[in-house]
Amino acid sequence: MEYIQTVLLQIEAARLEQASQSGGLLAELDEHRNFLRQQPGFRDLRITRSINPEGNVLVVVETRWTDDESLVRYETGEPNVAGIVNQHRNVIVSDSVQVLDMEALRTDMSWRPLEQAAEARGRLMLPLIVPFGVLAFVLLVIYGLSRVYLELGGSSAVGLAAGIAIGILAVAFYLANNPRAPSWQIAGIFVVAGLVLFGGAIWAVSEKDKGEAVEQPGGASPSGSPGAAAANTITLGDNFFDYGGAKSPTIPVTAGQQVTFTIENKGNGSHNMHVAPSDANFTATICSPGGDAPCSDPPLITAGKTATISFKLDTPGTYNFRCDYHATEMTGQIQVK
Ligand SMILES: [Cu+2]
Repeated sequence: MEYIQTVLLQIEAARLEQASQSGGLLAELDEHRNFLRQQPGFRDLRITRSINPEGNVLVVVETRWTDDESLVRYETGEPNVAGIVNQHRNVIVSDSVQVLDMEALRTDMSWRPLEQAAEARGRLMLPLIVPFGVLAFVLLVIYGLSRVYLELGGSSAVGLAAGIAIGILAVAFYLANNPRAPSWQIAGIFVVAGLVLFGGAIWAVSEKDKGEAVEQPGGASPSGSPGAAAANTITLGDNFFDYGGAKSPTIPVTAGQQVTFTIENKGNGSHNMHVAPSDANFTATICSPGGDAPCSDPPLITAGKTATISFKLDTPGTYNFRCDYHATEMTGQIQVK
């Protein structure tokens, strides 16, 4: 079915030129077409005219709509044909304007094949687009939100979660009150949410990279160090610690800063690394990760294996470290400044 608004009017013969100029009634009606094309349910605009016996120009402006709701929405909003005509009353024969809302009894069949083709395309694409779209959105939500939450941590993550919950409630409330919200609004909500998540994930990943870049050197670089990677690597031999080419090394770190070293066992024996919990003595015979003294993880590093040791020493001083299995010969010192 088709719904048609027909506006009939007569332009005074003497005013026809004025009506045809740019900014005149006919030009504005023609420009109105661009607005109409963006309205939901709009099909077509036709402007026809003929000269009547008095020499006046009879103009018929028809806008065609797929459903009466679209037509009513158009008529009750601005701009519309009747409103434009009203602004140009000076060129119009008084009392010649009529606005008729009509329902087509039989629709021109030439529309049907076009519409059916569009419907068929829609039917074909929807089963493909919807699952992939939903999957992509869900993955984006999981990935983006988890990145953002991890980066924020603590109370700001709670605040963000509360904000998102309120946002979802607001959108649900809006949609519940506007069950016939046009599909572009619904799509827009998803697009905006997707973009925000995507941006948040990019932000979180870049923040994380920055954080790691700052943490990695960990104040462990001595002057003239052979490079950041080497400065964070302690090598184990049989039976010695090697740091930057020095055996039984003294390794400088900054007080109060979390530092992480990679330990590579290039020897044939098994070793560990155990830092005394204070600048006094060792309290455990063999350390274990998570104990009160910094300890390599895993605690026993067999030949060819790699471990890490991570610690934060707050008080400046000199801390002994050793391999618990070769405690007298395999030693070194951490210097906290
Ligand atoms: Cu050892």
